[in-house]
Amino acid sequence: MDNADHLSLYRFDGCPWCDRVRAAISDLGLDVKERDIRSHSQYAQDLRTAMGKGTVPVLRIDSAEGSEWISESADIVRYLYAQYGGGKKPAFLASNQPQRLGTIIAISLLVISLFVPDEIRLWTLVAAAGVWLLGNRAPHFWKWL
Ligand SMILES: N[C@@H](CCC(=O)N[C@@H](CS)C(=O)NCC(=O)O)C(=O)O
Repeated sequence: MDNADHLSLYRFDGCPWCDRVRAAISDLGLDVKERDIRSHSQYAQDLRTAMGKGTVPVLRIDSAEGSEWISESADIVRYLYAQYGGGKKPAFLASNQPQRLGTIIAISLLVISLFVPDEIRLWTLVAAAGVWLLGNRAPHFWKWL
């Protein structure tokens, strides 16, 4: 484990965006402290005080000058790979690829829906919405790719 004991990840179980950051942490072999905001009200309070809201994941970076807080899973992953990756690229789940893929497939399906017969247009639109939701709200779905 790389020494990263000045880093804390504010998160909770079942949060897909938190797991995306954890996938990056695990891929990089970092020893980051985890702050489960649902099991410890103090962590939730610290988060709200620092960020003004309770959205996770948030990475706290402590230094002699104070604490810096980074929100947005993609920004946290980018930061971790830039600092500790040594040129390594994020794994699929830790990257932005699930969202990009979901959005690209959804847009393609929307375009296709313009050219399909009326009776299957609705299904094409439902599929577009479903794929977009899976990419943007449930990145875990893409783990098997
Ligand atoms: N775009 C954000 C999404 C973060 C997000 O939606 N987090 C959810 C949990 S998975 C959350 O904290 N919701 C509660 C809230 O916003 O107060 C990211 O990628 O980090």
